[in-house]
Formats: sequence, C-alpha cells, structure tokens
Amino acid sequence: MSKLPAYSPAEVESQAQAYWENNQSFKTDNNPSKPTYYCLSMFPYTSGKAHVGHVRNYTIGDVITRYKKLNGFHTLQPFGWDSFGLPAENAAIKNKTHPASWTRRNIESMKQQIKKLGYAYDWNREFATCDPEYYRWQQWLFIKMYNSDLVYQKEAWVNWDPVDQTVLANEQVINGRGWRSDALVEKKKIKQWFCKITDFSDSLLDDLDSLNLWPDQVKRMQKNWIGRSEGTDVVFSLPNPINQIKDITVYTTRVDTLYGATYVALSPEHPLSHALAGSNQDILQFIDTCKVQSTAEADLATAEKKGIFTGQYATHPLTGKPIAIWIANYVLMEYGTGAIMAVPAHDERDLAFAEKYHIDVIQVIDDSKSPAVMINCGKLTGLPVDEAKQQMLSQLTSQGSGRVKTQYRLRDWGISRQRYWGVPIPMVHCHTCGVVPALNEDLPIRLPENIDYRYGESSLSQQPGFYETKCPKCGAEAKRETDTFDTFFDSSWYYHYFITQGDHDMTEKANDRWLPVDMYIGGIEHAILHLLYARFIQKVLVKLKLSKHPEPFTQLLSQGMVLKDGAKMSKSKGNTVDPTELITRYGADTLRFFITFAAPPEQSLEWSDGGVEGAYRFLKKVWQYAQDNAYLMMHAKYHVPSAQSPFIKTLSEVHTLLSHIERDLAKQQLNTVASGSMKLLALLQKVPADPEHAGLIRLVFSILLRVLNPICPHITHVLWQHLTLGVEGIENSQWPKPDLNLIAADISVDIVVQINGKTRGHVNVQSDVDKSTLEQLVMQNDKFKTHLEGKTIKRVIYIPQKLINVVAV
Ligand code: ANZ
Ligand code: ZN
Repeated sequence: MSKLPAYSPAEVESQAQAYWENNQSFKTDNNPSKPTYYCLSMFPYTSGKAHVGHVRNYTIGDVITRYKKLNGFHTLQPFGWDSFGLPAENAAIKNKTHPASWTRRNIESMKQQIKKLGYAYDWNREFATCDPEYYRWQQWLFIKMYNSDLVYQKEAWVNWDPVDQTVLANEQVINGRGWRSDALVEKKKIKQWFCKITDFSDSLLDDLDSLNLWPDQVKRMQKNWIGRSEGTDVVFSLPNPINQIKDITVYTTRVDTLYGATYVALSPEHPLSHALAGSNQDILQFIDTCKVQSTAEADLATAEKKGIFTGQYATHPLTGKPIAIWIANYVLMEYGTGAIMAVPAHDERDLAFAEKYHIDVIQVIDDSKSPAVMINCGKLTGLPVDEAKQQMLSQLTSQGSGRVKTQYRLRDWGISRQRYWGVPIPMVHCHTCGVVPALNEDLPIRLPENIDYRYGESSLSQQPGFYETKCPKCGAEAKRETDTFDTFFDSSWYYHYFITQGDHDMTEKANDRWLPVDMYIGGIEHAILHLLYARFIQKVLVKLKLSKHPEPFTQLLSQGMVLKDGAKMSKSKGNTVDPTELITRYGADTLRFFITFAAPPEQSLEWSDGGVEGAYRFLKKVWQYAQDNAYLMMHAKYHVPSAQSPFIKTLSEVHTLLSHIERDLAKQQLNTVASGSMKLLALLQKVPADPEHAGLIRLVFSILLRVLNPICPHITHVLWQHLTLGVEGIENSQWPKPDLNLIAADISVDIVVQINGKTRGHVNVQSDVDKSTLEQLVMQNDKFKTHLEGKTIKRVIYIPQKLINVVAV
C-alpha cells in the first residue's frame, strides 16, 4: 500500500470523478426494480454561468439522492437545460451571434462548472429543450391536446411597438415604452393559442390537499392564484337598451352591500363601453388612454383610479332607482363579468373613485355592533347581515336578476409567443380547411437555425422558408403557425422526458415507471406558475390516458436564498461569489460541505468566507486522521459492535448520533448530517490510537465516511478506496443504521410543564426528545389536559431539557 499523500482536493476530486465516469456509477436502468427514488432539481435556464444559488439547489438534491442510494433505492437523478427564451435573442442581437450558438456555448460552460461539483447525475439522460428530439414530443402532445379540445385560439392583447413593428414581451416594455425604440407601446389584439387550464381549476385546487409533503406556503400561493371565489351575478337592467344590449350583469362577492351600490362601473374593454362610446369623442379617447395602461392586476390595484361618466343610467334591481353608469380603469375585462356594482362605503377602490368624482357614499352595514346589522336599506334595515342577504338573494332569484356563481381568478394559459427562439407551434392554417395540426410523420417541425439573425427580422413570420407549406389535409398552399411556445410549456413536462427519451415514445406510458417524482427541489420563485403548469400538464396526461398519476411531484422542497451580509446575492448588487473560483481554491467537497452545513435547506443561507475556511479545515482533519491511522485501520480486524463490547460507551455515543442524523434526514435537515460528521470525528479523536482500539477506529471511521459521503463524495470515495474499507466503491456501500441496542439506555430528564406560565407538573422523557413529541406528550396527559380544555394553543415555548410552557387562550 502506498502512503497517503497530503490532501489535494484537485487530485482527489478528479480521481473520484474519473472512477464514476469509468464505472458509470450513476447510470440508471430504465427498468428499475422497486423501490425507486426519482430526485429532481429544477433544471437551469442556460444563462451561461452557474451561481451559488444553483450550487445550493443541486447540492441539496445530490445529498438526498446519494443518501437514498446508500439506503438501497434505485435512484434517478438527471440533469438538463431550459434553453429557449428571450435572453438568447437579446444576446444574439447585442453580440451579433445566433441564439443557437449563444445557447450551445452557455450549455458547454455551465456543464463544465457543474461537472466539477461531482453530482451523481445520470448524464446519459441529459438534454436541452432546444433539441428537436425533445420538442418533437412537445409538439406531439400539443396536437393530442388540440384533438381533445384542450387548446384553442382566441384574440388576445399584446404589446405592440409601432416603430419597430413588433410584438414585445412584458419585460421589453419599460415604463410603457419599447426597450429599443423608446416608442410608446400600444395594445393590439391578435389571435393566439391558449391551453384550457381553467377546465382543471377545481382539481388543481382540491388536489393540493393531497400534497402533504409540499410546503404550506407554496400550497397557499397556488390556492390564491387559482382564487376560487363564491359570489353572485346581479343584473342591472337598462331602461333604454343600447345597441340592443338590455342589461348589465355584475359579479359581486358582497351581495349584502347591494343597497349601497351608488354606481355601476364597466371595464373599458366591455362591449357596452364600446357601444356607449359610439361617436362620443371623450369616451373614445378615455378608452384609448386605458389601452396603454398595463393590465397586470397588481398594477391596477395601485394605479390611480380613473373613469368617465357615460351619461346613462341602469336600474337597481331591488330599489328600482337609477344608478349612474361609469367606465373605470380599475375594472378588468378578464374577471367576473367585466362590470361591477360599486359600493364606496364598503370597498376601498370604489371609495377612492367616488371621492375623486364626488359620487354618493352610502353605508349599509353597521358593524360597530355584534352581530352586524343592516342600515339604510328600507325594510331590511335592522336585520342581521346573514338574514338580510338571504332575503335579497331570494328576491333576486325570483325576479331572475341574480344567481349564485363560483368564480376563479385563474385564466386560461396563453402559450403563444411571437418570438423566434422557441418551439414552433405545430399547426397549419389553410384557406379551405382552417386550422390543421401538422402530421405526426412531419414532427418535429424544426425551428430553422440557418437564418440570418438580425433584429426585427427574427420572428418566424418573416421567414417564408419556414412558413410556406402545404395543407396536411387538402394539399393546397398553406401557412405554418409562426408563433412559438411560451418556455413555461417546455418546462411543464420535462420531468417525463428524462424517463421516456430512452424509448422515444410517450405513448407507451413508459414514464409511469419512475413517476411521480419523489423529490422536487427548486426556488420559491417557481411556487406559482411553473408548478401550476406542471401540475396542469400532468392532469392533461391523465385525461389523455398517458399517465395514471394525478400529481407530478410527491414532495417539494423550496430551498432558501443565499445571502451575503443579509442581502440577496445578485449581480446588480455586486455581492456574488464565483463557485468555480472556490472550487479551484478549496475543492468541491469544501463548497458542498459549507453549503450543507451553514443552514437547513429551506432557510436562507448567510454566506461566510470564514465558514468556507472552516469546512476546508474540517476536511483536512478528516484526511489527516486517515493518514495518521491508516496503518492501524488496515491491520485491524473488522470490529463487530455488540452490547457486550468493552467499547460500549463509544459505540452508544456513535449510535445515538446516528439516530439523530436519521431523524433529521427524514426532515431534510441536512445541516445536522454535516455537524454529525464533525461530532463523529471529535469522538474518534478521543479514542486511543493503539492496536487494542484499531478495530473500533476502523469501524467508526468507516461510519464517518459513509455519513459524510453524500455531502463530500470525493474525499470519502478516495479514503474508502485507500483504506480498503469495502470491496466496492463507497457509493455502493450501505448507510450506517443506528442500532437501538447500542444506544445509551434511557438518559431521561424531568421537564417542568407550565400552562400560561403557571407550573402544572412534570414529565419524564428522553433527554433528546424533540419539541413536537414532547408537545404531544403534554397534550395527551390528563394532568394537563384539563387546563387546556376549550382553549386554542397560541404558542409553545421549549427550553431543552428544562421546561415547556404552553400558551393557550
Ligand atoms: C361589490 C363589493 C362591495 C365588492 C364590497 C367588494 C367589496 P374576489 O373576492 O377577488 O372575487 N370585482 C368583480 N369583478 C371585477 C373586475 N372585473 N375588475 C375589478 N374588480 C372586480 O373579488 C370580487 C369583488 O371584486 C367583487 O365584489 C367586485 O366588487 C370586484 F364591499 O362587489 B365587489
Ligand atoms: Zn386544407
């Protein structure tokens, strides 16, 4: 045996990585036997550089995957690239390159960076969304959706740059002006493709309840986004019909305030607004100015309220009084009915508007009393709100001027982009046959890459070589769709392709072998759209009988941000750190250790150069320990741990530690695995280094290496090989399980139990009991139950090994 040289991360890491490559250690069989574990980190956009946030994301995934592999699971951990989108086009314009070459170059450099980190990826499954083999199946799926009535075309607004004569993405509109031309951006209506995500509103909402391994915060955000609201449609009739329109239907969630409605407001895009405008210049002009305003809901909520009185009145359905009709900028056409009854006394937006335009404010509910009662509403005055509401509802229903309605905030998903760098939507427009899907044998409809890429000439609508085609149905001259897919579509189903690509067939349901993804890891910025679209597509696949799993991701882990001096790391703040530089200096294992050690995955991680140094020092100590004790360990008989062992004290400490690590791993508290490995080393350092203890040292060091392996796979691999601790590589060894027989007999403590600060007794528990277990013990104990009856628990304070105080009111 050669002597162990000094610790050189660069050498150790290239040695380990070469071993994995040669042995294809992480190649995954497509026909795994159970149990399987599919762990996926959200694939990156091909920006060109991996930052520390990426490294954190992928390290978490890798630690979990390697841990599962050591526990006997068939693991799948793939990697790919989200590679279409606008930045590639912008860069191409700026640097006079082609988006394709820009993207390919970025993939190469990011891959080099990421490979250095030694992740257990099955690189055989790598792909980029701009690979035609990938998007062939996207086009195939889209056509299936079209044939099943799950996609359709309708006119929708886009940002139009009148100078550059092009459609702009929202990000390209800066303060209402085009990013290049500086021209005032206009709204223009053009035909676009939509997915019927609203068909699935209820299941997208209700199935959130089944996702018990998702963070509540994410589920809440999805719920709000879908925004199911229970309300009422109320009809206000028009005494003088306008262009044959006889009434206005408004949507309200507060029908109880109907008597307080002092005006009706229409969206500027409401058909009646156009009818009322007729040839009225003022109204026409008002509608025009609203067109340049952003329709983002957040903006509308804060934007200055503006409106115009139409000169017309509608009739209040209960009082029969005339109610002025206004057109107002804060009423969205896309929500409810595009018209509202305004109740300034009870709605802030309406109040701001009414004050500005001197409109009456009539309070109809007095909630200074309990229960709240009606005021100012004729015979209903004095009634409790609920009762009054029921009476109003039944009057409205019997008159035919109202009905209960469930309304969603969620809109159908517009997936058309008038951009070049994206997946072509596989449709053909024929004069005779209308819209016809491309033929299966023509897929993929390739994005032409051999075009001269210059600004303004980039979109497919200016490439006759692309759009001139024959109708797949009748053979006549026809035109290809020139819109491309929203890149959110590309990423809404990619987790399937990591499985199916081997078979090149989604129809085989081959994908269900590994699905659903067991663990999905990514940033909270994807909590809404990406996850909602992926859930939607999964439900579509179920509907199309291509999958049987209603949800794509069993568990979701939203990793926290990486901060420096309390601020989010970002290029604009100039406070980033370069992972590659750190790897060159300390090695990937150090970086991986620091990131895992510094914070639990879901919390934000404060960057610390000192912390990185500390991680490096620890790994050097592990190496040093192996160097110092290599001879002893390699000449020792393998130690069989038993309760009779003279080393029982050390063994029980080791196994107690292992049980804590196991418990925390179940909660993805990976930081305690890192600190656990430090404790194991400290324990070892107390064991006398003599032949008598050689077997114990060999055993505990092999445990330490296996605990540390998911976090620092390189150093542990090389030491494992060098010390011949197993026949195979450490990746194929087994996770050290805590042995309950060896764990220290009850080290129990008495803990004081207080309720609302008053001592009510004691409980005797294991000294390392965790807070929630202790909490349950207290709640179930009759002694304390009586003090808690009928109260709700506000807070539980636990001072470990001493005291628990339950605050309840
Ligand atoms: C009268 C009223 C009185 C309202 C009151 C609220 C409070 P959610 O809960 O989100 O569904 N609304 C309806 N359609 C709208 C549109 N297209 N654009 C802007 N606002 C619209 O919100 C429903 C409430 O939002 C409705 O109830 C309506 O105002 C407004 F004290 O009607 B309400
Ligand atoms: Zn045709």
